[in-house]
Amino acid sequence: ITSASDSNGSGRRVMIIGGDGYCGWATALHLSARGYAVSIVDNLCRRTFDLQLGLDTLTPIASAHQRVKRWGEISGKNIELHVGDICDFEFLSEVFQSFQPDAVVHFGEQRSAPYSMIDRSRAVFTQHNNVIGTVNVLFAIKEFKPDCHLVKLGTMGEYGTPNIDIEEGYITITHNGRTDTLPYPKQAGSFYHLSKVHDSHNIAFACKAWKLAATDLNQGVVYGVATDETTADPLLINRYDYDGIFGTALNRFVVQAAVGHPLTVYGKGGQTRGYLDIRDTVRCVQLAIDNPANNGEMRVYNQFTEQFSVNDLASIITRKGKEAGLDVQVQSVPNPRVEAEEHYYNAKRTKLVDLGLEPHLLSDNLIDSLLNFALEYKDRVDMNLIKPAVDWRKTPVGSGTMGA
Ligand code: NAD
Ligand code: USQ
Repeated sequence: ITSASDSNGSGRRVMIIGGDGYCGWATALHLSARGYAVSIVDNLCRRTFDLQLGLDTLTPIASAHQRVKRWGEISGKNIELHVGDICDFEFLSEVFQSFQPDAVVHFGEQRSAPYSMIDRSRAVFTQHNNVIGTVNVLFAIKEFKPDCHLVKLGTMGEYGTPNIDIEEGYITITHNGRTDTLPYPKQAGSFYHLSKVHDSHNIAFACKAWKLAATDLNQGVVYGVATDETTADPLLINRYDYDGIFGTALNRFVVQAAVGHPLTVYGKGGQTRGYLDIRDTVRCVQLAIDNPANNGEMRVYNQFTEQFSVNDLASIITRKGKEAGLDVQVQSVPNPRVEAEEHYYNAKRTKLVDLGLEPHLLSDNLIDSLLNFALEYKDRVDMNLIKPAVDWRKTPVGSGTMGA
């Protein structure tokens, strides 16, 4: 885990906000193993959501403190851990001034679309947490480390599903004989996805006004769970969400196949999105850090490696499950979301490849190992948590409950 590419990071200081989460933890270990000095900032709210809603990860994850300690023991590398909320500017200022990051990777948001649609208070929480947290990070960079590169996790969902090709952040338009390059139109499909749109606007403005340097990584849906580092010790295991609120499409289908639950295709299943392996998430982030944006520039990269419809995923998992001797059924369930179920989708994704990304495509091997992973932990699955739990058409003002 600490050999070949040990010195790539050359001690560069990377603050990882949201470093206790699914993508953040894998990224923190990936960068630490490669010689970056890593500091995790996380308020552990993701763990609190599980406690509040009665959810749990498929995998038995260690506490944030245990994880970091174990990593130090087996790698000899220290990861700092700061538990606190980036919406609290005093806390953020302190960690910023003491750590003096060269780059900040910002994963630290409420990232579930269904969670943001449970009820009014969760919608407001999501937008407050995400938008204000990011504004605070922008102020911290401006005030304490103006040459620090912000690497911000956005989402492909900012673009929605337009009937034209999706570009990487910007589109050149000729209108009434005049031409300009403008931010690509945003048509997000949940209060969560909209929070990312608002973030993008705030970051673009800060880059212009204060000459900050930022890269917005519009990431597709992530799948998989294992990286070289997260599998190096049981205490380093990553979280794996399969429930109807935090679980994402492919990871959910794999667990469903493992426990004999019909694959939950929402509606017609033609919903097409960009997907990527978590092993590519960590590499994309490293590429962005190693090739920083210029001051005054907000770059946008589309971070996914392949496009699939929900039906494509269901048929791949059905085939692989049957090969493994599992009885896999597919069930179309009424779509709890408001979204196009049959649509054109063609998104560009060349910029990270130009920087050197060699994607891990969704090979049969990955599905096999993910299925084995899910089978290993299948006794931890609560079947009641699998069903879609939040109805976009309802989203009550009062306290929403799970169970659409
Ligand atoms: P996650 O929920 O597992 O991790 C997010 C982490 O941020 C959690 O540990 C949480 O406690 C922390 N956090 C949230 N608000 C915070 C705050 N105010 N202060 C400090 N810490 C805070 O999510 P993830 O799946 O790892 O996603 C990470 C980022 O990547 C998110 O911004 C998400 O929108 C984006 N993303 C995720 C996916 C995916 O498929 N998982 C796809 C595209 C984009
Ligand atoms: N879907 C199903 N069945 C399921 C789960 C999902 O058909 O059991 C469908 C959804 O309706 C949707 C698609 O699969 O059309 C993707 O849903 P998802 O839950 O996998 O992903 P999404 O809600 O878009 O959110 C996830 C992450 C989020 C990230 C986003 C990237 O939770 O943080 O921003 O993926 S993207 O989709 O590109 O916007």
